[in-house]
Amino acid sequence: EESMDKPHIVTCTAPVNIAVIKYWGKRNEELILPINSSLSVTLHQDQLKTTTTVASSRSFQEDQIWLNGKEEDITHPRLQSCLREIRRLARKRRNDGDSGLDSTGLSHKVHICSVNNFPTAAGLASSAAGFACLVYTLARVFGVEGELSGIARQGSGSACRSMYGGFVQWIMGQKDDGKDSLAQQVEPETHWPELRILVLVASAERKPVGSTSGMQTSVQTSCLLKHRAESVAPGRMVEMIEAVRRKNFAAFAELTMKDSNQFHATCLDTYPPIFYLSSVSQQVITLVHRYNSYYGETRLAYTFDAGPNAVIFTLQQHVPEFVQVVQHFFPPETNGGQFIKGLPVNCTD
Ligand code: 2P0
Repeated sequence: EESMDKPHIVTCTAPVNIAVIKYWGKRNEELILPINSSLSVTLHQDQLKTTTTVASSRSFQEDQIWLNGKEEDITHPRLQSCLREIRRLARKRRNDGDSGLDSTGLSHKVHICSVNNFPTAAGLASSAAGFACLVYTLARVFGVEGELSGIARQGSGSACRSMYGGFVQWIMGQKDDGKDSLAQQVEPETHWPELRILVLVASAERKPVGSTSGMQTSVQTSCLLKHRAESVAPGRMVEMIEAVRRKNFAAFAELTMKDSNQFHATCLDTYPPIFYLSSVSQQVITLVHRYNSYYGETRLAYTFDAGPNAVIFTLQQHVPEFVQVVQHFFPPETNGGQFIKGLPVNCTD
């Protein structure tokens, strides 16, 4: 039975997603249930991504995890939620009569190694790709299939959206148990081939206020956030889905910028306030609006998450000129820590 001791090894990758209607605020911390629905664009597989390898073996004594080469605490409640839910599904499937012959024994422990090809915790949605990849890889190891976004959500809210490609909505759901708080593909990655995403890295440093604690304080203190969740986000979801379906770039871009601005306004409305935008971010915002008004047409959109790095949406035909404009206003050689350091252009081609 020598082969029984051979570890079963699976490697998968999952891409980052960029929200254009932002998730900010939970109604249930433990299950990670949001106060509003959100919508994102998943990047192409070989750009900003997490790669996770899971090995399982009957000879492993305990579950263990390494992130970017460093061992981390496996008892973290969110990791435990994902491991527990995947094992629960695997057990259910085998009780239902599927032997799961090609997969790992239910009692086997796992060793998980996960690496990002971009800076962790710089507001570049690393937890989204990370937990999506973890859940997907564990599911493969234990022979589990089907809807997994509800499990990824319990690792990190935004992770549920990275379980699908293209344009993805996370429907907030109504139930207290979270069973209807799931991600759903709105359009596949092939739907809008001219759309491009550029990431302008203003800082690769770890953000001062993490998303989880930041949104907690916002829920407790910001009446603008309450207004946004109840009266603004629902209408914007409808409009955004329509703009995506029709490939209406101007409508998509304007909603994206307004929603980013409102998210950062709720951060300022939080007490004590949270500042994710830097002076460089503000210069990028001004530049985008000047560029659009110069052409009398909305050709660019910016969006910022929990950090100062700008994500720019545009159409393929405008990329070369915009890259030149950025290089003109933010020359890499004069950055001195103040200007944009590098320019990873994440095109889909
Ligand atoms: C988003 N962000 O929709 C928004 C926009 C940041 C700003 O989702 O506590 O890391 O793990 O559920 O998913 C960041 O929040 O927070 C985030 P948790 P998460 O992409």
